[in-house]
Amino acid sequence: MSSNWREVAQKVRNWGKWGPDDQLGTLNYITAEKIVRATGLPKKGRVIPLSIPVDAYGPQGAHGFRRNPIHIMSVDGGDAEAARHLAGWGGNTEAQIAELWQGPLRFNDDYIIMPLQAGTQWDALSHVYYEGQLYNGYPASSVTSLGATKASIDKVAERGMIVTRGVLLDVARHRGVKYLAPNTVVFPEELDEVAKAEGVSIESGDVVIVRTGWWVNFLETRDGEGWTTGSPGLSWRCAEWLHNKQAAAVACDNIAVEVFPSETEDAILVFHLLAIRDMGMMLGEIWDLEALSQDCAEDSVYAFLLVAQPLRVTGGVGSPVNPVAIK
Ligand code: UVW
Repeated sequence: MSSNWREVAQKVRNWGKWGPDDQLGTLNYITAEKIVRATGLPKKGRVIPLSIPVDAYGPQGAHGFRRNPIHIMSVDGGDAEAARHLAGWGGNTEAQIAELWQGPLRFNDDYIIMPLQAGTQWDALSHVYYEGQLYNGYPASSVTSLGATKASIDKVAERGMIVTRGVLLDVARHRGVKYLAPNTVVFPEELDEVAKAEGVSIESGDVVIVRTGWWVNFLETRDGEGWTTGSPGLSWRCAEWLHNKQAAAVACDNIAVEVFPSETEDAILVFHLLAIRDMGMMLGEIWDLEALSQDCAEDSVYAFLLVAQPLRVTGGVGSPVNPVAIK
């Protein structure tokens, strides 16, 4: 394997592989046949959620540009009572509101305000780029203030992706630790070793899910800053490994899938650059893999049906996701 990430970029670049207009990248490995096979995997009918809670107590906040979700009520139980005072108040709108509450119907409504990258998420192929080009050679200018016009997350959602075989590579459990030590780098050789120990192999179209245990570190410390700056994760060298396996996507229980800060001096988030921009591979970040880890350790079954649809956010460069593993 090369030690120069730019050389690897040339090797793993999938531009044009699925046509000049492709916006799905390695999700193309999820064929109809693959989906049918994956839906045959569940044997015990257990659905395991892989999302962190959507609330104000998540790991964001260290950087001003990302905040934890804010949930507010726009209609609650007090509104029906308050509406009495509007009756006969005069204005059209007030009268209409008052009328709404006259019969027996009562209801509650709410809003969520959040960065799409705040919690359990998919990075779309328009999320990162370098040297003026996105995946498949799309120009950086294709992402506008109105959203991404190429490789946006809705292109994935409108095709009904992602349903496929998921494989958990439980690195933390394999090492016998609750979570990896801060800034631990996971190399491809270790992924092979873990897969072998689990008796599983990666097949074309799989979503590879790597557990570092790091989410538990956040739950223990509630320190989003330390959770980010101390994050263990994949080496950029895992990009070529995933390329050779024809993985459809990769997900992890840390902030960026890859180790942070990066191992390389000339660029940060090099795994992001190789995976998203060169390979066209989406990254799943901040997944909670604790219940899945427990279940897989109990039945020794590390492959399952994964359903992980992004929201159909027009022009979005990412999306919250509520992934589930079905066994
Ligand atoms: C960046 O911060 C650029 O990416 P991510 O949220 O994917 O880690």
